[in-house]
Amino acid sequence: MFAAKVYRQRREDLRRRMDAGLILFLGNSESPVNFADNCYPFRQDSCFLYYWGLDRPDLAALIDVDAGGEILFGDDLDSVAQVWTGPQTPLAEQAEAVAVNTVQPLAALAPKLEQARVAGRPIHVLPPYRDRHRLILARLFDLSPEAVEMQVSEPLLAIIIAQRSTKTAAEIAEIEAALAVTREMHIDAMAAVRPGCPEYKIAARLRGRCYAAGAAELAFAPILTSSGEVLHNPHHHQTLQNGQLVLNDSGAVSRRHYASDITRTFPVSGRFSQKQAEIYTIVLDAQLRAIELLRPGIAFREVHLAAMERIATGMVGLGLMRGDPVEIVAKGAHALFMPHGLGHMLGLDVHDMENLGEDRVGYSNAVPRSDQFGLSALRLGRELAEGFVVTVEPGLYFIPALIAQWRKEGRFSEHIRYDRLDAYVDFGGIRIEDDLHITATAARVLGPPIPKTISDVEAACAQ
Ligand SMILES: [Mn+2]
Repeated sequence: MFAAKVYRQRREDLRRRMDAGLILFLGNSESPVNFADNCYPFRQDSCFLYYWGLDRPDLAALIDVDAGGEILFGDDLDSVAQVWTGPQTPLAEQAEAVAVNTVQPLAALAPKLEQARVAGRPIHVLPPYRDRHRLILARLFDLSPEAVEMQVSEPLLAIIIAQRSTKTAAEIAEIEAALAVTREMHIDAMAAVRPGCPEYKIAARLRGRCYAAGAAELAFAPILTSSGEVLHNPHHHQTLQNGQLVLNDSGAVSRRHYASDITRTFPVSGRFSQKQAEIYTIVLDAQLRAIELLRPGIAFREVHLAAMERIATGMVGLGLMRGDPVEIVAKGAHALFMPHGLGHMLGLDVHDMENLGEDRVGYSNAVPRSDQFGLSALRLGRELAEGFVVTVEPGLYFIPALIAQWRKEGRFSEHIRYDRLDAYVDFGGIRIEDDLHITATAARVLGPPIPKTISDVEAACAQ
């Protein structure tokens, strides 16, 4: 937890910016794997963590915008329950640590909400991403579970997104603590990879490094694969072969649950082939160009497009595409090789606040989302501001099924040299990702440096 005043200030800022009514926060409960007492690791809801700081299941909280009161709802475990859990700090004591004075049993929440509803007071709620919350909200508003989204409070969402988008120095320090662990995970993977080694052994080392460093958790299920062209590849069952690349997209979280998100791609043999080095150089050039452009006031969409232009320029230079890079990017022809977005917000969530709505977080009236293939997958398009933390993660991929489909359709055949792509059918994919803090005038790569140039990556592989 941060100091009590941090949470009090966050809630006060939120309350002052809201008009009227009650704001409801639902904390997460345990989530069973296969029966109630065998659970996934507990993860508190990020908005709950942000405003209330308390990291235990089965809590809820209310802010009364009109009267200014705050109530935390939850129950202490009795002595029988504590036989299993061990002694627990009383909730009232925990509440004090986050500057909350009023604690009531969880059972008091429903009558309180019903009373407000009968009185016609607005109850501001967030969109549910877990079924339990969906059911609670359905009961509260007397709606079917599917209709709950109708009640989501746009003013509340807008204020929360504005608050959470700007990271304080203490939050940046958390992300950098997570990155220190992430660096170890990545350097260890580079050094450990050998031809003949199964992917799961490297994935296991990654996880081990994370937990051994005292990091609370991984930020997401690591992608550690020689099939980097499968963008969210969760499998680790292949054996690494000489001549292949390994794509490692993984990150730890800090003790206060802030995420990190880093991708590196490196050769199984420890040395890039010429072909691999050529593609790698294009991706790195695009990434460095994007980083150079980051500053308050620039739309991230513009940064994405500038990076894509470098991708297209490189592919034209290699003879895999032809034509004017600006035209290629405007039409979206490069998306065959780079079908995802340049990056996203990062914070308590690895895709920060995505549960509040990707478009609400990443777009604005001034910058709406495109529906063009590739650009439509860009999670963040809006103008950047000082204090934002974003990822920058261009890539190049040779996806056999997509290439076959486009080739059959003759899609962008004026720009794509399909006849030359057969030589890349087994190439896989390359992505390079860093986490960036938008400063007053530019951006800073967060965390200790992680090998990224070809020579630094090869040196790390040789360790
Ligand atoms: Mn990412």
